[in-house]
Amino acid sequence: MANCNTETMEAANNKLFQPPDDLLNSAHVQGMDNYRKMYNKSINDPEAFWGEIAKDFHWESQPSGKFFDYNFDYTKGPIFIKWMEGARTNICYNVLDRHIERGLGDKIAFYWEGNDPTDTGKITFQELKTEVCKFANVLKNLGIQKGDRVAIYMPMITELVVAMLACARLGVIHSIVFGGYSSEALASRVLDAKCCAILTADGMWRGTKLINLKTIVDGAIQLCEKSGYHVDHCVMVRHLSPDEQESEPEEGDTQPTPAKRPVKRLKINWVNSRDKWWHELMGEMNTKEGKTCDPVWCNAEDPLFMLYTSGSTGKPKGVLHTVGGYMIYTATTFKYVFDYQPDDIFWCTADVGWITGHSYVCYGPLANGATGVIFEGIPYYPDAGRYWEIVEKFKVTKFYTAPTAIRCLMKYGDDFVNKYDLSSLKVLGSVGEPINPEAWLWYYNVVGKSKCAIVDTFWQTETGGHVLTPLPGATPTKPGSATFPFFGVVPAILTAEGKEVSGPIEEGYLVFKQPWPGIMRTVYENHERFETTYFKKFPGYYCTGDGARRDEDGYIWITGRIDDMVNVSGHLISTAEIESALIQHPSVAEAAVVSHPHSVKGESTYCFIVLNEGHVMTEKLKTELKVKVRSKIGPFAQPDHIQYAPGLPKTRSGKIMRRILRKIAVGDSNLGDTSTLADESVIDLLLQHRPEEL
Ligand code: 6R9
Repeated sequence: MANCNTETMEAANNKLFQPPDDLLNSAHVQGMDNYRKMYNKSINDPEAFWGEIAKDFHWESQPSGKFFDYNFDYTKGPIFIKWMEGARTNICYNVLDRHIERGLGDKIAFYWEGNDPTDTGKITFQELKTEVCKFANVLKNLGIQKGDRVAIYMPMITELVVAMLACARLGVIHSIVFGGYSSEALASRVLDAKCCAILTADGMWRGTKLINLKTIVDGAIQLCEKSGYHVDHCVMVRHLSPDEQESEPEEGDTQPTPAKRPVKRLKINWVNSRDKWWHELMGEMNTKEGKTCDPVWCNAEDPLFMLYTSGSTGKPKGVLHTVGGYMIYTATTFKYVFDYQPDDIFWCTADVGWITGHSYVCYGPLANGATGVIFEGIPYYPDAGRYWEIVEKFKVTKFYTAPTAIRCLMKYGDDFVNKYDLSSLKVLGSVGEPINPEAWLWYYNVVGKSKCAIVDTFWQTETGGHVLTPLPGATPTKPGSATFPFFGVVPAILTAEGKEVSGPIEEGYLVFKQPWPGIMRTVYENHERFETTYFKKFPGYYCTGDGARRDEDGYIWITGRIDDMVNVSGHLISTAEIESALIQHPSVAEAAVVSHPHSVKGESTYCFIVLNEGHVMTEKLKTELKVKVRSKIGPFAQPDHIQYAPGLPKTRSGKIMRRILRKIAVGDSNLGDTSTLADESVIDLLLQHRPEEL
């Protein structure tokens, strides 16, 4: 793990951090005994446990069959998970109308903070519902209906949430693509899901960088056309360049995201039959009928959304979540893991383009009627105090971010934190990758002033919500450990032979023995891939792809991916995906990409490149290779290190031994058993060509 000296690690490992006193006496779950009681009930009688929780939600009709049914063992038949099958509900109704009906209409649903600190806005539950209904009517007018797929490629603006919820209100399946992906990556996702529309914005600012989103979308649509696929509609929010008049709200008008900064108009390409301005379509909905839209009742097991996640074979998988289970699970994890209280101001810094944003910017908080913060910008613009300035400004009580952001901000020193009043904070969350004890302690001491609970939440796009996590008023924490399972989750650690180890274990495969309501149901239109990826390695278990150890106190520690994935700044990237981008360059014969420790990003990518005859590795070529990956996947996947490789270490059956490459990348010549290599001489050559500066 990056940036962690052994001494700190040991000191931290031996220390237990007790829940803060006030939380011990006020939290939803107080103390470990209460946690265990609830946990046992959730495992022994899931129907009663979740049935009780489900009562708080609106169900148009009750389940037709079993409350909970599944098969986790592919040797006994197809894998399936069914949760309240047949019960009809609507998640949008539950996260908006239900709260308004109980008097929360005027409560703020979101504060919005733009990239520019003077750009702010807010929207109440009632206003949000009106916007959502209007946009749902816009979608209807475009002929989009239940079961259709719509891609959303937007900045972090309130319209993004409006778009998601409008889809959910109609039973339309949203597929959000993170705004940092390239045209090609967007196109492949639009094609895979056969999306009939793309919702986007003219552009966005990320710090000082202006990004023309529409141009990227146009590129994606062209690529789709080339593959013979036609995208019917593109609806675009005018985020950067509102008309002066349009930026002045009229009385009674809601304008969720002001973006009032005057910038020169971006050059926008326009196709009349396809492209529409969001505000023009919404403008037509300012009537009584336009502002109301009945929810479409969905089966609990109907798809809610898909979200693509990197696959180890390179092709992204459309992880599919369904309405009922995902709703209950994100709501419940949000309530307990952040110990949600009605006066909380909750801020999750994740982009909605990732699962963390889906579950803990949008659905989980809204399902609880919470006030959230949506932030468009980045942690160090205009300076490294930005996060803390926002915490002070909105009096954020629960804050949720990634270790990569913490490590990055740590580098700038404590002054940026200490300048602001952070006394509102109560719970600090971490997600996305293992948090090293140094970063944990800094988060705890400097940001939390040693009085906040830290919740290191382990989960995945596939799990829908937290699966291993402390509870702030219950769990004594150890820096770097995701501790214990959430309600309904039964983890196990397996040896390579698939044997469960119940006591302490140095390292094994983290698996789950039974489903919880929020687990994914399938890979979109590829159930076989779902079964192969998650269930074939160890029959009867869901395999996370992560390694874990259990210590003598039963605490679980995630040790990182065991498959060919790299976690760069909390973004999971498949090495195969990067390799396939690299080998498209005419100079490249072969490429092997491995993870390399990085002090800020956690992990970085290290690429070994075998060149075609007559080609040499130059700085120019390195740049070209980086550009190649940026354009194929996106800027966030740009390789960090590129090394010329005279050859690659391969087994006799031709498999690249990445284990050895990982060692070479860090300059470790103690390579362990190399006897299965077809040609051992390649190792010395690779070590010789390792760049000096590393
Ligand atoms: C939510 C999210 C999932 C992978 C996961 C693991 C890593 C996430 C972690 C963590 C250690 C934590 N991961 N949380 N590792 N401790 N608290 O990040 O989903 O993008 O699908 O990534 O991230 O490797 O398997 P996703």
